[in-house]
Amino acid sequence: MKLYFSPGACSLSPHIVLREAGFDFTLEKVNLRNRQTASGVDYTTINPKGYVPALDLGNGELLTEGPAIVQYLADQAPQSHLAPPCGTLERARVQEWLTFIGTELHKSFSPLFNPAASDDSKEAARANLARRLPIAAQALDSRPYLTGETFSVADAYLFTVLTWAGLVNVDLSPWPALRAYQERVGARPSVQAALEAEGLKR
Ligand SMILES: N[C@@H](CCC(=O)N[C@@H](CS)C(=O)NCC(=O)O)C(=O)O
Repeated sequence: MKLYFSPGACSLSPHIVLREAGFDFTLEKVNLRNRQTASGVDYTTINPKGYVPALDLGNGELLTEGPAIVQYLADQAPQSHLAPPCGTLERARVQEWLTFIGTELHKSFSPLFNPAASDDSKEAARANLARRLPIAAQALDSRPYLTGETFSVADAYLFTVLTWAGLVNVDLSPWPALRAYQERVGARPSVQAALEAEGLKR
């Protein structure tokens, strides 16, 4: 398998999951400004959506959309317990978090990285984050990971999104549970290895 990624982008989430599950995989960096891959290919010829992540499954299939990719990976490696079995309420809880992170957090950070976004849309995004981050913080007040005692694919995604706070001046200090969670997840060997491979480890 090959993961198309951009350093520190949301592709970090499936990158962490690939390592958590112990898959054999390669990485190819995508320059999101000119949509060229590191090997000089027009990325839109590989993934017409033009954004990362995309996972080349090595059998002619390309899988896109982070939440779909991480769940596919978890299901291919059930021994890693990165997601409960399909069809269970526990699995729906992981999907509930993945959807929350994608639609309420990830997409609220997006305008803050967009130089073309208006000040109004940036303010609205910050206000939305201020309303939504406490929801994650409250869950993590009483448990180490989003769905309980076990690290899941939702944690790979939340960790990834939280790394953006420092880049766009979103202050997480009102939520000590989020800061502790960043430390806890950031210390996992898979996360350390993914950050290193993406050139993000200081
Ligand atoms: N719906 C997609 C969104 C992916 C996404 O927002 N990717 C960003 C990086 S975090 C990107 O590649 N942006 C460049 C662009 O949209 O041109 C998913 O959940 O995987």
